[in-house]
Amino acid sequence: MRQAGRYLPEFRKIRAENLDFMKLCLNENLSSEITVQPLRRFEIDAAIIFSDILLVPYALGQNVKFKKDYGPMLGNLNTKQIFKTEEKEFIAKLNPVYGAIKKTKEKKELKNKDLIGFVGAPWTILIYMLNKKSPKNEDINPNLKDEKIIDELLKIIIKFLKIHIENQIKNGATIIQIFDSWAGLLDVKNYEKYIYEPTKELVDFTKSKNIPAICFPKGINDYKKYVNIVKPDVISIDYNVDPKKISEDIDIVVQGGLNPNFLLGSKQELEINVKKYLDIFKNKHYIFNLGHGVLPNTNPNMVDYLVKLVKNYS
Ligand code: 1CP
Repeated sequence: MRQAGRYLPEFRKIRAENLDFMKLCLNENLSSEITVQPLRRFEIDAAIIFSDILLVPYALGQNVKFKKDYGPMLGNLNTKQIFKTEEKEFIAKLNPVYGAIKKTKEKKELKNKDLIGFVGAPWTILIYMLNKKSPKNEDINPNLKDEKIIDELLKIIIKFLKIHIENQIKNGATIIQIFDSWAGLLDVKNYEKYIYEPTKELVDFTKSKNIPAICFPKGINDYKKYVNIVKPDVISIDYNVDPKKISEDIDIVVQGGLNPNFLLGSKQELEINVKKYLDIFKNKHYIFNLGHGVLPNTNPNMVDYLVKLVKNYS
């Protein structure tokens, strides 16, 4: 969860010298370097490739920019052009990401460690493409009115997300995480069509390559149902989810949950809350992680303290 984020001075230095975030994501050497930075500091067990879920709309021909203090800004949606996208041209545009994965996997820091590749889930990608900015705080359901075009767009998105997953695996990703960060914005009646079915397709595809799939459906109303239908290998939870209920309801591996805000408080409060998750999942298969990204004003020493707490837990 944003290990490489804005809290590390060594990341901030690179970022300050590279103001265009998309270009930075498409810089093989720098994105590989950023990926391993947290591994040099902390005793963590895996790395996640430095990239972004919005590289897919970019590779489909939609303009994508990140504006300071605003977030992502997408260009007009030219569906005619998007529907014509060829696999070869899509892969060529994302080639630096695949190069970065390959380079990273070969680095000494990754020895005996997993490298997580990732995609946005079809619904989350669709909503960014239609909304052209963060859908935070917006009622986006009415935008689904132009159903025929949206159905076609969803199909194209799924097709290219599979291609993106396949190429990340081919170049060394050993796990795929699927981020459905905006699952919580959709009306439950639309889950089947926009969340369950499309995500299941990506999970099945990933599993068919013998690679585990981790799903993060933030804000979904029923985790048990989601797990039963989508069947990921691991379910990743955010900090609004009751871990106790999850531990009772769900039998697959659970990941994450801790509110990243606890990294901003005292060590004592952090310890109590870390222990809460570890105790609840003591007799279950659990991967410790946060419930969302590390916040920019986090002190790296607190992350180090957290990792040690988890490693020394008994
Ligand atoms: O320095 C900066 O300003 C950039 C901050 C940043 C970073 C470090 C963004 C902008 N993206 C990333 C990298 C990133 N994004 C990774 C790489 C691994 C890592 O550093 O941990 C990953 C896995 C993502 C995934 C991502 N991007 C998601 C899904 C996870 C989540 O946060 O829910 C989403 C929704 C995005 C879109 C995105 N990228 C960045 C921003 C500001 C946003 C928009 C968020 C929003 O709409 O509110």
